[in-house]
Amino acid sequence: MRTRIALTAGAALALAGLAAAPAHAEFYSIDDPADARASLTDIFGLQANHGGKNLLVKVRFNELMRSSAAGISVFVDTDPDAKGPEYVLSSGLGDGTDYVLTGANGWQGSDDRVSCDYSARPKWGKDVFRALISRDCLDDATSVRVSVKMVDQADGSHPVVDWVPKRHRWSLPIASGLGA
Ligand SMILES: [Ca+2]
Ligand SMILES: [Ca+2]
Repeated sequence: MRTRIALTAGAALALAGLAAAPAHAEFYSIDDPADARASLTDIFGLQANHGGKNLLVKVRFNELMRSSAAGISVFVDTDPDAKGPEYVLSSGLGDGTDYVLTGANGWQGSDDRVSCDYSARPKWGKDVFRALISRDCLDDATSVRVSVKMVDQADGSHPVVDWVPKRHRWSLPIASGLGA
């Protein structure tokens, strides 16, 4: 009987902890203006959903075509005490391009490939790029922040760049939906 009472008290504490925890949402969404019109892949929006198993990131463009020569970097912050991102998922936006998740070197990728489950693909018909990253790729962080950069070498003279939410700026913290 004594044990049973202790367990019940423990469960109640855990529930109270869960109820108090979400100071921020597990879902983040922001629109971005038409501020990179020189590129078809001007970013129009960013969504991130941090579930119990994966981080899903969707980036919406003005127009995404198979012939796109642009690329995208999804920066992920798993440790807010260490300046800058911890991980970067880099991908092309055109047909036949590849993607890779690496450790971050400042606001760039590195040769340090992360071995874990993740996938990414442009969906040309929907003008969306979608990346799904397992939480164990991200140190099982209970909260992450994201930042996205598009670079288009469209006309060869100078790259067109679009950041969401802003250059080297993070989304709000997105807690993992562990309790859901
Ligand atoms: Ca934009
Ligand atoms: Ca960091």
